[in-house]
Amino acid sequence: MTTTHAPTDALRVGMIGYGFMGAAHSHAWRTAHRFFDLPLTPQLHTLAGRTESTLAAAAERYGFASYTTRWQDVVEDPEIDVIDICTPGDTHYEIAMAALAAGKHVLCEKPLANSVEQSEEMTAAAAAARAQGARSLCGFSYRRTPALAYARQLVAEGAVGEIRQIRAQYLQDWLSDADAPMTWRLDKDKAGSGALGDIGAHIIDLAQWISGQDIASVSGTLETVVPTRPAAGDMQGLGGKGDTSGERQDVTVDDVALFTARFETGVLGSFEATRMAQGRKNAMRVEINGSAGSLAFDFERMNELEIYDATAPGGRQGFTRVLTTEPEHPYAAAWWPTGHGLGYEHTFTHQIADLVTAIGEGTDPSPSFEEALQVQRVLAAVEASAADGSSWTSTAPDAPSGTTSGTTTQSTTQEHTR
Ligand code: SOE
Repeated sequence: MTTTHAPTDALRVGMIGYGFMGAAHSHAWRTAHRFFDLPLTPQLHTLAGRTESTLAAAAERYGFASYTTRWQDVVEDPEIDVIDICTPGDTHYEIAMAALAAGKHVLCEKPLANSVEQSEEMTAAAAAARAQGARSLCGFSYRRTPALAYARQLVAEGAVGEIRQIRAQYLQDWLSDADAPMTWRLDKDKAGSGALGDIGAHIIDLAQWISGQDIASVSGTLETVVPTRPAAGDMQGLGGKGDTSGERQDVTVDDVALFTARFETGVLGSFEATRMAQGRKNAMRVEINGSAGSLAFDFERMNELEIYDATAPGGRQGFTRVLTTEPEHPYAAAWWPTGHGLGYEHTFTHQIADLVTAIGEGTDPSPSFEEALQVQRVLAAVEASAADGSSWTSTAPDAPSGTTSGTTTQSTTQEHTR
């Protein structure tokens, strides 16, 4: 009997929160080193949560060695190397600040926090901790979808030429039923905002990351379509039917967010985030139109990227459906033979593989807290715009709250050639 090679040094994980994101992150911590060559081997050390009975069951199911009902125990434990924050946005600030002060590496779910002010403090703390070797990452996991990472490569290589327009949608329908129960995602105090921050944050991050351009100003509208919902038991729900016999509680966030954006180069973008799009289950779509072609993606067909090459011979032009499962595509070589496809959970495994590699190599992973702060600035600008009659609102940190013209001098200087 031959023993296998000795595992690399352990990276001991303390996770806070064990709902949908806790399940996805735990899966990623368990699998990343089995499919990617990593400098450290993750170990699921301690899971923290509030309700002992369900927490104990989750710790067992996810494979954690121990659990505690005090998240502070995890942050204070000298044995734990990295803190993974999988809780609602109202707790990110307190936990991340404590973890960074304790010198831990930090993975914080998106959005970074529920306000720009908290995000700014977290970003400063992460920068200070970086100087001591602590790495931090914000969990915009969709960047690690092979097709989207490949789209970013193509844009950087000039495959679409000069970007002309960007459009992004995130369409879900799990709240279409007016009797779907309350959940923390519908409570502004917990979630910060509704579809805007929960799913709109993803398409803001992706549009900026794929294009390489930040959003400079926005004009937005927010709508709460269903103003009250049946009280929920655990508030964790992602849909279903609530108990309609009891009281109904006020929804304090948006169900629909629509906004126009002006990128720093003057490029215009259009964005839609909704949880009312009956039939659309997780249709996160990004399309980039450029002078030389277009890229189009829909997460409901997550192994495909549609590429339109406007430079192809006239009769040969048309969207090409590329299966992003070839070894040339980001992350794909670690998995199955071409065409066998990956799923939602693989984006989290790729995220953990990149984080563990960065920690082991002493480099800074992306998206950094600085990048997540930029997303937070866009979210805040959309909310300010919506509160001010959809006026154009700058995302700049020092912009007076309120309007800008929405046009930029860059747009007049940018050469618009057909
Ligand atoms: C619910 O809208 C949700 O779970 C988001 O919170 C996640 O970030 C997204 O990945 C899937 O949908």
